[in-house]
Amino acid sequence: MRTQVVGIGAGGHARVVLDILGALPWVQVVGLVDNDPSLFDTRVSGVPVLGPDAILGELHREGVRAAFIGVGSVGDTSLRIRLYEMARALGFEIVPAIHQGACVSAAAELGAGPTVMPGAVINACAVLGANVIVNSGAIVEHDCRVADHVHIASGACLAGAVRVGRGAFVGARAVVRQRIVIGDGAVVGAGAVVVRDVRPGAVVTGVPARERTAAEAGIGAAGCGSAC
Ligand code: JB3
Repeated sequence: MRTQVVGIGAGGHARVVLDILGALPWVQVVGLVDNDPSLFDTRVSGVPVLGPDAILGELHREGVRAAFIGVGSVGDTSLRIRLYEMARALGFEIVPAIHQGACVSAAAELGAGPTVMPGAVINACAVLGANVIVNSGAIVEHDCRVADHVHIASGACLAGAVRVGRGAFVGARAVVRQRIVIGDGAVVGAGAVVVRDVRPGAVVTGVPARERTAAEAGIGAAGCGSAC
């Protein structure tokens, strides 16, 4: 018997998660919910968009008990946090989406609903919280501690024993030196090289990374806005 799963969000990130779940024989994705009415009754990677978040309660009553968070994040992880908490409050389990081409140490610990993309590496004794994304080709080295809702973007590298606080974002191809601490909700810009601790809520960019305002850093939402 396959587990029925609903996806929350129907954009670019959802398409990548659907790719992963499509290869798992125990998963049946029954549909997606998205608050953009223009997507209702369309299909994303062959999966129907059933309606807005408001129908999740009804789906749960009909017996769908598992979900994935199909919305990604660029800098701001707050929407993913809200959607995760909403789904949990409605009683959904968040399914793990771990690509078969990711390399996850048996000695790593992953929290609820991890999303681990193709080519990602999570090394020995790394500990990840709930709802974490380790995006394509990213590296989380040994003994890292990555808190709930963190997004490590494509190709980023956390060297050994780095700590990343709740809801923080580490941008594509950023590099974080060993034992650095990145505070809750901090944002590390794409390509940054982080050699000093980052305080909670700060935005850092550049080589070596320095603190900037979000406007200076040019960080904001940037969905891919295409059907692929
Ligand atoms: O960089 C990479 C590899 N991936 C990025 C990913 C991590 O984040 C990707 O390039 C995008 O920048 C972003 O993906 P995401 O979040 O799928 O963005 P986008 O393609 O813009 O789709 C977001 C979808 O979320 C849209 O269809 C929105 O309508 C939907 N959405 C927004 N708010 C929502 C809500 N859906 C639901 N169910 N509920 C909401 O509150």
